[in-house]
Amino acid sequence: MTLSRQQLETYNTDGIVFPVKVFSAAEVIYFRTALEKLLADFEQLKRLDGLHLFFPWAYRLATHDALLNTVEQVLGEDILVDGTLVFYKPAHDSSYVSWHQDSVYSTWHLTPSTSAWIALTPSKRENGCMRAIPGSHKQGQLSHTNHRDKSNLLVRGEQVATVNEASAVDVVLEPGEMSLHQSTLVHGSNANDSDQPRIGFIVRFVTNQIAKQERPVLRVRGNGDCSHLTIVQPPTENDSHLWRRNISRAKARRRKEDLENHGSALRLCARNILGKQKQEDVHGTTSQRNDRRFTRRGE
Ligand SMILES: O=C(O)CCC(=O)C(=O)O
Repeated sequence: MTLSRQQLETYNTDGIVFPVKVFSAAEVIYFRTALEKLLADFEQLKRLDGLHLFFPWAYRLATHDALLNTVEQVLGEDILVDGTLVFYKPAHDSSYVSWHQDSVYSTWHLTPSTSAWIALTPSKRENGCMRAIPGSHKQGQLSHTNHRDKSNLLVRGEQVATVNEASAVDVVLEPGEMSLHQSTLVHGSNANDSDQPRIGFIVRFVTNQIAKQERPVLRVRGNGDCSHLTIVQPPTENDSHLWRRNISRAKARRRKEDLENHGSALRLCARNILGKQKQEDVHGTTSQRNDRRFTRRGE
């Protein structure tokens, strides 16, 4: 579907536009069936990263013409996929997503990007639809703190310090509809209190302006210069073992990065303490220095 001028304006002023119809009922059944088959093999999974690189059906979803035609209106004709993510909330499930901006770790806000959140089930308040703060993208990058919590679908548990929830909107979608949101939009979602599951298939789109990065990208439209990027080929057959191995590797990498970050924060802290200690050894503590100063001045 083509976005109207009004919808493009909403995307710019609110940082999100919805509902936008992308898939037919038959296409939704096809994608949902393929996903549920995978979910049946990997029970308990509620977060599925990078399916488009290992499953032809997921690649087909992420590169569907109706989807790309809409994204092209926002990003122009050079389009890359920088990731996909499924958030699956079974019926009566406590999983939620804390209020956050996608840009916090991805840096997607530095070059053109957009996220398509595609509903494969109805997505409404009762089953924990996405919620967003319209206009929040205009605040730029906000600081986040990480609170890991088993029910939070964000692995690091990043969250924005203060959110005016009164201004939040429910991103209500029917199956086959999507929202498009900007990377600095503050958004999240609540638990699923209903009898129905909620499935969102998210595709992260960027352009060839994105800086050099380790993560491979998929070129889906255009032929601009991508020599600084690693371009991957579409998957040829379903490979759930390779996908799982890849997820475990990504998890290990993330854990190592976190430990390194934690380590450097500790090192910085230790350096500050040791530096202060050394200064005190040479010059005395602040109060000793004050005492000396007072004494010198005869006060
Ligand atoms: O699916 C959700 O509940 C949240 C989605 C989200 O955080 C995202 O699309 O970045």
